[in-house]
Amino acid sequence: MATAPQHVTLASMSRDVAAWVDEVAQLTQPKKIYWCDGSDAEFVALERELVADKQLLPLDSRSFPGCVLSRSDPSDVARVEHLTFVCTRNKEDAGPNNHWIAPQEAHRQMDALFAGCMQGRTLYVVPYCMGPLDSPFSRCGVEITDSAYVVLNMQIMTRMGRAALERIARDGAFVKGLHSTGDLDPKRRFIMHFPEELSIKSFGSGYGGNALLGKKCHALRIASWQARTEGWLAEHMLIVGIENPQGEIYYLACAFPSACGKTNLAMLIPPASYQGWKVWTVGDDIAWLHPGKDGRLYAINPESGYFGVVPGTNAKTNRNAFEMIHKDTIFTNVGLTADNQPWWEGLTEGTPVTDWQGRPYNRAISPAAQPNSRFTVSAKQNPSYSKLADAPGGVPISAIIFGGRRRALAPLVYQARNWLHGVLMGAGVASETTAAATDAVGVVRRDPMAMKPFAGYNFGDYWAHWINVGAKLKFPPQIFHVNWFRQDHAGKYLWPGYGENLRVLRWIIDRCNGKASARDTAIGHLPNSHDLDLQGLEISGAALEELLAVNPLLWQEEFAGIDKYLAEFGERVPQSLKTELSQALQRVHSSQV
Ligand code: GTP
Ligand code: SPV
Ligand code: MN
Repeated sequence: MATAPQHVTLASMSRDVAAWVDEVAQLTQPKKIYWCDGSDAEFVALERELVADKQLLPLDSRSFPGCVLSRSDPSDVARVEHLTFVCTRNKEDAGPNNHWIAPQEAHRQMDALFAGCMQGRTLYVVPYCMGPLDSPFSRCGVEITDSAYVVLNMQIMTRMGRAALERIARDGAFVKGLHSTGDLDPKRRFIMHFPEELSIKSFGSGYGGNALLGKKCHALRIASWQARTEGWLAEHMLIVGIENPQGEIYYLACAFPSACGKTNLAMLIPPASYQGWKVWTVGDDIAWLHPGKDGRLYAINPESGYFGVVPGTNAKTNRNAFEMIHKDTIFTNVGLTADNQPWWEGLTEGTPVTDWQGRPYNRAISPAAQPNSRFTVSAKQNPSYSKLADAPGGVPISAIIFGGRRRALAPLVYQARNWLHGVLMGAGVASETTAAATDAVGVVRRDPMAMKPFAGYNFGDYWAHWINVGAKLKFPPQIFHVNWFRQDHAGKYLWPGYGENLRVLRWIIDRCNGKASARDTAIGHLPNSHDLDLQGLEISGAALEELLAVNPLLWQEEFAGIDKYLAEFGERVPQSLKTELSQALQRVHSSQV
C-alpha cells in the first residue's frame, strides 16, 4: 500500500473532507482547526494539555503509569436513548424501535445548536477507520469534534489519523460525524443519525456512546443500514476464540445487551480444571459479519480498543481486564484513594476517599465509582489479544450466542433448531436494563439481538435481513441463548458465571461438532445436567435443576409477549418468522398436556 510522505498536509489529502471541514467551520466558528494525525506524540501532547487544564487528573504513576482520570458532568454519564434519533425520509424505515424526526427538521434543529458553538474552541478533525486498515470489510469516517477527550478516546478505540485519511482518499467515501459537547445542558442534547446521507450529528454530551461517533453511531446504527443494502450484518457482539487442548480454535460471536457481560466473556480466564484451554479476544462490543465464499460467516471487530464497564472488574472476575487497565488507560468517573489510585466497587483492596464527582466519599450518598464508569484502553494491552484481531478477512464463526440478564425464566443455555428458529430466539431476547443508559435500571424490556438501542432501521426489515443472510450460508453458525443471571428467591446468582461460563461454551462448541447430547424441549435443545462438564465446580443439584428447567406455563406467557411485540412491527415482520413463532407457541401448548 503506497503511503503519502509525511510532509503532505492532512488537509490536502482529501478534497471532500477538506470541503466538509470548511463548511462545518463556517457554521461552528472555531478559534482553531486541528487535523489529527493519530501519532503517539499527538496523543501525549493532547493529554498534557488536558492535564494542565485540569480536565484530566494523572493517576498514581507508580501503580497506574500513563493512566488518567476524567470526571464528566454529573448529568452526562451514559447513553441517552430518549434523545437518540434515526432520521430517515420515510418514518416507517426507522421503525417503531427508533425515535424519528424528518431529516430536514432534524438538520434545522441541530444546525441551530451548532451555530457558533465552537467559538473560542479548537475544532479537531478526526479521520478514522473502523476495522483493519487493509480489510475490504472496513469502513471509514471523519468525526469533527470540539472535545480533546473525544480525540484521545477515538485514538484508542479506532485506527485514527493519517492512515485512515489515506484510505478515505482512496475509497472516496466516508461517514460524516459532527460532534460538539456544547454546554452539556441536557435540554440541548441530541444524537441524530441520517443513514441515507451516511451522516451523524451529536450535540451536548461528551459520554462514550453519544460522543465517540465511530462506535455505536457509525459502527452500529449507520453500519447496520449499510450492511442491509450490501448483504452483511453489523451487530452488538463480542468475538472470541476458544482454543481446546488439541489446539483447535472455535470462534463465537455473542450478542448481550449493554453491561450484560460481553467484555468479560471476550477475555475469560478458564477455570482451574481447564488445563490447556486458551481464550483469544477478537472483539468485545461490535462485530461486522460477512458471508464468505466458502459458505461460512466471517467476523471482524471494527474497533481497536475497549470502552469497558469498570465496576465489578477485579482479579477474580476478569483478570485480563484488571491487568490491562493498570497502564495507559483513561478512566472516566471512578473514585480515588488517598494516594491517587483509581477505586471502584468490586475492588477488594484500597479505600476510596473521593467519589466520582470529586466529593469526599460517603457510601450513604453515592458509590465511589459511577455505576456506568468506564475504562478506555488499547486492545493490544489485553493479555488474551488474538493474533487474528487484525486479520483483513476476519475469523470464521461457529456459533452465534444471544443472551440477556434475566433473574427468572431463561435457562442457563439452550440451542435453536435451525437458523430461522435462532432468528426468532434473537428477536425474542429480553433483558433487565442497566446503568449503561440513563433510564430506570432493572426493568425487563425487549432487546432483540441486543440491538434495541442500536439498529439503524426498522426491526421488521432487520429480521428479514437476518433470515436472508442465513439463506446465503452453506454452513450457518449454530444459534444459542445463554443467561448467566438467574437468581434464587434471595436474589443470589444461581450460576457462578465469569470463568465458569467456559463450561457452557464447551457444550456449545461440542454441539456444533455433533459431539454433545441434549434433550429436546419446547423451546429448543437443552443440556441434561450430565451433558455439562461440572468437574471441580461447587453447585447444588437444586440450583442446577432450576438453571436447566423449562416451565411451559411461563414460556407460554413469554411467547405471547413476543407475539405482541412483533405485532408492533406490522407488515414488515417476515411471514416466516410469524410462522416460526406460532409453531413455538404450539410446542409449549402441547408440552403441557
Ligand atoms: P457494554 O460495554 O455496556 O456493552 O457491556 P458488556 O456487555 O461488555 O458488559 P461487561 O462485560 O462489562 O459486564 C457488565 C457487568 O456484568 C459487570 O459488572 C460484570 O462484572 C458483570 N458480569 C459479567 N459477566 C458476568 C457473569 O458471568 N455473571 C455475573 N453474575 N455477572 C457478570
Ligand atoms: C454500551 O452501552 O453498550 C456500551 C457503552 O458499549 S457505549 O459506548 O456508551 O455505547
Ligand atoms: Mn456495548
